[in-house]
Amino acid sequence: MSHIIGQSLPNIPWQDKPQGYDMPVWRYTGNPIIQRHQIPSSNSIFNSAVVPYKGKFAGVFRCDSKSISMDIFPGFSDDGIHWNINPDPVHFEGDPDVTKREYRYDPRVLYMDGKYYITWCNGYHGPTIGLGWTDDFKTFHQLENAFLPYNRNGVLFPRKINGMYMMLSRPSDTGHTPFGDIFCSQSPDLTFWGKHRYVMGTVNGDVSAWQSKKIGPGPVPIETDEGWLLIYHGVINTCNGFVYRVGVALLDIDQPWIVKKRSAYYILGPQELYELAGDVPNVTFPCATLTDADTGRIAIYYGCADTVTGLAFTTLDELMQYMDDHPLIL
Ligand code: BMA
Repeated sequence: MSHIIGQSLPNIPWQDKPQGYDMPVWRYTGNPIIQRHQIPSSNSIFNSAVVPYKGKFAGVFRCDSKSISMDIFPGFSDDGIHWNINPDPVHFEGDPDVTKREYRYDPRVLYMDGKYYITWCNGYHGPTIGLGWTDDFKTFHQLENAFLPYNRNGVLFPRKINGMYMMLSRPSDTGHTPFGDIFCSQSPDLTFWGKHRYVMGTVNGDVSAWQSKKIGPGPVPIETDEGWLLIYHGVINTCNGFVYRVGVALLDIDQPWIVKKRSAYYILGPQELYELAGDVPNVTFPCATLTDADTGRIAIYYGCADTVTGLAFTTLDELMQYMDDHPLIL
């Protein structure tokens, strides 16, 4: 049995796997947990991130407005399921050259060294990776953008590795990006990033077609005694456009650009109506997990059809077994 390395979270949102269910990830029966009009300005609330906070939960939520502008909003929850989202977006303190807002979307959040760090796709003459922190989800501080445009899906590791901060990302273009592989970059100070290493890329359609067009890192990697568990999204281009599914891989603990395991089968994909139909149909897009080191339970927060937010469950054992049962052999 493998183990999650991290804190215990006895109040992790949870439902047991339905009897006879044959997939490694199962949905919360009350999905979607966040509806599209949950704050007055919003057209849609999806691709959002949460963390344990003071015995309860806090998060940063992507709320696209009714003018369809993208921004991120703080939110709080007692149980990780019912959320109060602040109607005002995150306001960042910092250098006005950097904090000037074009658009912000697809946040990730993690706790490291006494602060809650946030990464997101930040408009700065094209999409790049914004980086900021807070210690109370009220006052937010913005750091320099991590990379040159164009880049999306910046995901920090939750601790330094060999003395360096590390971030996964997916270099992109100004449009809807018909390509995309995952890279790992290092920084001594969260400002200067280098040592950009290739982690993993798309897969030929005859081997694993759901991830044949582009892939990108999803939630913050989960530390285990066998390596970093990476939940990621994979995209196929079909006659009706892109379809976004979810996969899983295991990265080396000290050199996380080395892939130890990866599943050829997806772990979650658009199947329920709220995943199949919405502003952008056929999207399941994970941006956060909660984990309980005592039980190996994992709760996954994911955007559904770019419209609402869903919750799903799995365990470390389920995902490790699935990678062994359906290995990607390249
Ligand atoms: C990506 C991002 C995501 C979105 C996805 C599907 O490029 O914009 O936020 O969920 O497309 O539309």
